[in-house]
Parts: sequence; C-alpha cells; structure tokens
Amino acid sequence: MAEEKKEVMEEIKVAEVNKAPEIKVSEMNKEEAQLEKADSKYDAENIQVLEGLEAVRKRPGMYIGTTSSAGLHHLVWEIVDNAIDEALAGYCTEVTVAINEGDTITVIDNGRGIPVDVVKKSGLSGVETVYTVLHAGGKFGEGGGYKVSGGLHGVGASVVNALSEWCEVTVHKNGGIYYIKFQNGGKIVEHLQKIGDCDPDKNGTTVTFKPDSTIFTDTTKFEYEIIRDRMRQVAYLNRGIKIIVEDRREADHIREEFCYAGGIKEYVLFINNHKSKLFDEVMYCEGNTAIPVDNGKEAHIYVEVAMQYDDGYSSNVYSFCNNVHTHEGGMHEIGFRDAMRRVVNGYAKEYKFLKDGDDDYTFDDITEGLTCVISVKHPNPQFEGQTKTKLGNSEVRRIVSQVVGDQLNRFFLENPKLARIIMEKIATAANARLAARKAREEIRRKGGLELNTLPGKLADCSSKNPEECELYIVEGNSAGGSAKNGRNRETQAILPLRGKILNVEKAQAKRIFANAEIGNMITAIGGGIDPEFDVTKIRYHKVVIMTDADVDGSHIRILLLTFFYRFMRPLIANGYVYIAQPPLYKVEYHGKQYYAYNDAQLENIKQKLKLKPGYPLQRYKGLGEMDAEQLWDTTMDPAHRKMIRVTLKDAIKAEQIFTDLMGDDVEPRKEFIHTNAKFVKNLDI
Ligand code: TSJ
Repeated sequence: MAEEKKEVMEEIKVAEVNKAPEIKVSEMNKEEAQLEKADSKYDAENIQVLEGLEAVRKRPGMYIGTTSSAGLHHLVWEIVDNAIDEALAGYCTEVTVAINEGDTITVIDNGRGIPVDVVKKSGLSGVETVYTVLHAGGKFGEGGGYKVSGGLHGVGASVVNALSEWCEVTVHKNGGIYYIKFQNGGKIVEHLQKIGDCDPDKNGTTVTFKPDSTIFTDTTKFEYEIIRDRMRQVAYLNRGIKIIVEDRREADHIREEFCYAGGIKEYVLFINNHKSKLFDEVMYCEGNTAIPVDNGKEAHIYVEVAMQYDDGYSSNVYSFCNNVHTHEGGMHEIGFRDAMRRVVNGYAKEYKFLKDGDDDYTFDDITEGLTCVISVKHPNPQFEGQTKTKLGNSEVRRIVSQVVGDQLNRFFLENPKLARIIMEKIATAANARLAARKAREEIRRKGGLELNTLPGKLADCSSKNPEECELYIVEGNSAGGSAKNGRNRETQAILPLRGKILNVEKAQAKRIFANAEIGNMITAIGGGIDPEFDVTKIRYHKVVIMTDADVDGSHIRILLLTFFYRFMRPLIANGYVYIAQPPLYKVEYHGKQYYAYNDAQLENIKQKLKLKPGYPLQRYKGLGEMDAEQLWDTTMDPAHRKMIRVTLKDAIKAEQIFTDLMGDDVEPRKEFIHTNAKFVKNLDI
C-alpha cells in the first residue's frame, strides 16, 4: 500500500512539471476559451491518465497477453492497426513498418494525420489523447470513424506508449509538422509542438517507439520474419494497401513491398502455390450490409470469401474478422458452412449427382481439398472462446450465408464444366467416407479393431490418468533405449521411431494407415484419427517430439507435426503437443557437468567458469550420445526440462511450410532445407 502511495505521489510531481499545457498549434482550436477554464481540471485528468498507464505497466499481460516475444511484436500490430484503419477509412494508401538499429520500430502512414487540435473531453490534443488515454482508440467524438482492424486485444496506442522506454509521434497535417515525445512509460516530455511547415498535400503520421526492456525481460529483439509475415497477411486481407517492411539493422538492409489488388483471391493462390489445383479459377464472393450503430449512423459489415480446390484431401478454412485470424471459428464459418451445404446439395440434386434416397453430402465431403479464406469486417466484433478468437456476432451467420449462397449458385450456373469437376470430387469424397464407414463396421462386427492392441515398441507408463501421462516420440532406437531407462516409468511412455516416417503430405490416405510407425503412433495416442479423432479419448496430455538437433531431426519433427496437423489437429489446438529441447553442449569442469541449450548459454558458462582451453566441451550431435541419466537430467525431468509447446497460432504458415517441404514439387523442398536450415531447427509453429 505504502509503495503504491509513493508512486502516485511521484506521478503527481510529474503532472506538476507538465502543468502548463501549452499546445502550440498554429490555429488554436475554437474551444480555446473552454480549454482555459478546463486548465485546472487538466492536472487531475493528467494524473488519472498516468495512473491508467501505470496500471498497464503493472499488469502488461492483461493488455498484450504476454511480455515474451509475442507480446513485444504485439506492440507493432497495435500501432500498425491504426494506420490500417486510416487506410480502410479511405484516406491512406501506404504504410511502412521499419525495424531500426537498436530494435526500435517506426510506422509511417500517408493518411490524414492524427488530429492535433484539442479534444474537449480530455483537454489534450488528439495525439496526446490517443497516446495517454486507455482505450481512446481512433474515436474522436463526432468525427470519429469506426475502428475496424482493431487487433486481438485492441488496446491501442496508449498501451504501446505505456510499455515503451520512449515514443515519438510526428504528424504532417494541413501544412504543418507537429511533434511530441513521451518517455518512461508514457510521460509527456513536452506537449505537442508545431516544429515546422510542410507541403499542405503531404499528410500522415509517423510513430517511433522503443519497447521498455524492464517490461520485456525475455527479449527486446524484433524478428523481421514475424513482422514480414504478418504484414504480408495484412496486405492480402486489405486489397490495394501497399505495405512496405524494412529491416534497417543489417549491414545490407532488407526491404519488401506487399500490395495485392486481388486481396484474399491472391491470398488463396499464395497458400495453394505449390499444390496441384483442380482448376486454376479462384471462386470469390463479396457483399456488405448496413447496420445501425449507437451514434445513430450506419456502419457496414463486409464479407469476402475466396476459395480454390486442389486435388488433395485436407480442408483448410481460414477465417478472419477485422484482420484477426479467428482460429476458433465462429458465426462467419457457420454461415459459410450453411451456404456450402445448401448450394452444393441443391445443385447435386437438381443435376442428379445425388439420387433420390441418397444422403446429403456433408460439409467435410464438400470441403475436402478446399482452401478457403473468409474475411469479414465488423464495426463491433465480439470475440469469444478460450483464446478470444471465435467470432460471436450472430447476425454475421446469415449475412455470410446469403453472400456465399447467392454467388456460389451463380458461379455453378455460369461455369457448368467447373461445377461438374467439383461435384465429382465431392461425390468421390462422400463415397470414400461411406466405404470407410462400412469397413469400420465390418471390423467391429468381426470383433476388435486391429489398432486396439498397443504396439510392442511402446514402453508405456503405468499411470492411466491421461492428464499426467506423457508420450515421448523419440528419433532412433538408441536414444529410445536411453529414454526408456532414464524416464519416470509411472508417467512417461516412450515410443522410438525408426528412420523417417512417411511423408504425409504426399502419401495417400491408404498408405498412411498401412505405415507401421504411423500406425504405432495412432494406437499409442489412442484418440483415432481425423475425421473421427476424439481428443477426449487420448491417453496422454503431453505428446513430446524428441529429435536430434540436426537437419534430419528437423525434418522428422516437421513430418510429425504435419501428421498431427492433418490428422489430429485438436491435439495441437488443445496444446498437447510439445517439442523437447535437448542441450547442444556439455561442459565438464572440476567433475561437474554444465549444459547449454544454445550458443548464448554456452558463452555464459564459458565466462562464468573462465574456461581455460583444454576443459572438455562436447557438442551433442544426437540424442544417442547421451546416456539415460543425462537424458533424464537435461531433457526429460519435469523439474528442469524446457519444452516448446506447439500451437496452431499460425496455421497458415504451417500449411505453407508443410506444403513447401513435402508437396509434389521437389524444388521448393530442396531450396527450403538448404536456405532455411536454421529456421527449420527453430520451427515453433
Ligand atoms: F495511434 C497511433 F498513434 F498509434 C497511430 C495512429 C499510429 C500510426 C502509424 C498511424 C495513426 C493514424 C491515425 N494514422 N491516421 C490516423 N488518423 C486519425 O487519427 C484520424 C484523422 C482524422 C480524423 C478526422 O475525423 O478528421 C479522424 C481520425 C481517426
């Protein structure tokens, strides 16, 4: 308590320093007089503001989810969202995102520029309001537009400011250049100043910030690839906007430009790049509907859907609301499903693909081999679900259903040849489903599924409580042996994998289930496989992939992840899949062993031990080089191990990697492995 009081006192002192809100804008606002009166009120407002930002600093997780690398990058998304909003409002055509030397970020847009005049409510300039008032968003009273891109947390620029060491904003507007700087978590150094004149046609906002290293204690390093990938996605989701991404840190700078006139239509082509398509056309629908909003005005819900079939078996429906990937689906996906079932089954009956008495095609039949991007823009999105990535607005269901229904019907009528190709593919999927069901019933009738007996290679654990059970899938028999001897027998099961498992992307379903290694894995995990995969039946709540830290190990890991992604997706979605982190080095010093899991740690150990040359330093080439005790100590002991939990967070990226690596084309696979061996090793999907 005392501590808190002290902090408040300090804030008051800061507020006093900032007392005179001299807003040196050239044309003082009409509300000048009122502002004068509000002057004394301003102190109180400012104190409140600082308390608000202090709350963000105390609990950053509540605002940006995490203070790890993901949270750090979240700051960038928050700032970029503002520029994208300006573009969606029709006032901005170009956004630049740059990583500078020293890992600061600059975002530039050519929009109208954040308002510089005074906002009545806070007595601050528009820029200051956006930057110091929590949830101020992009709304400025009457003139305020609706924030559309509003990110996952949608917390706005003030949160970025609160979590920054410093933050600078420059606005070009109406022929003037305005500048303000904030420091130490959002404290105003000096109020907004007009610092010069510019061409009245040159408008826009430039923001530069440096994340606070006392908040982002894990890392303050930005990853170009993460920013590049997200910006490319944003460019695909918002056609016509040019987004430039720069890394100014390297000796030879990187600069990439993304601008897609075709929007999500081009996105589908990008995702399907290396797949063999059923036909080249991308089916595309769009529409919008007006809804009333609370200020009495109208806003619009926009719907866009693009899709394309390939000759494969997996279904990939990616949905977005306001540029946020809605992993958990929601009303837009349900509306899409309604429309697909209605239109396809209607057409199939009319043109006698389905005969009287046949069951309707299921959604799974219809979407086998389909890649689809659904994007809706909503003025007031309701994000629900565990990870707040499920769209809850019920009105969206009908709108998507109507837009997709009408336009897909038209597509079928206008393209009878393509409609036939699609219907035949769907009929094949339905037949395969019926045949598989018959086969299962047959097996059940004969008594006992062959897959019911646990594989001999599995060293199972004694506990039968899945919540505490772990399955280690281990590369190679020798490492498998060490793992078996080193493990905790009660909760840890070991399944050694011999050689490379099957390439699941390329292989047909039939061959996949005939493969012994994959069969062992399915049986051991115990939940079956897609489309019957039942995550409630699985025998382990941790499935740990343990491979060597080399290119082969990476390849096996990707193969396994591909398999889980394709056939047991809920296993990943529920966070049950992990990647073990064996050490890369062992240092022996005075009879003690020190392990390093990366090069930085090795450096640390060397410095601590003042390692004189001659002391044994071992670089582990494979798990097989560790004995049972070492493997337990370094990689399997729950008290000391470090594992990476695999998430679906970037399913599109995973899809792309899997296809690049394992699809029919050999070239991208070779190229990927050669140029990207480092990334493959660090793959953290
Ligand atoms: F918020 C922010 F500071 F993070 C930020 C805002 C960062 C960046 C890179 C850009 C922006 C931003 C804000 N770009 N454009 C705008 N536009 C407005 O704030 C704006 C301008 C004029 C009007 C108006 O009604 O006249 C309304 C708005 C919302």
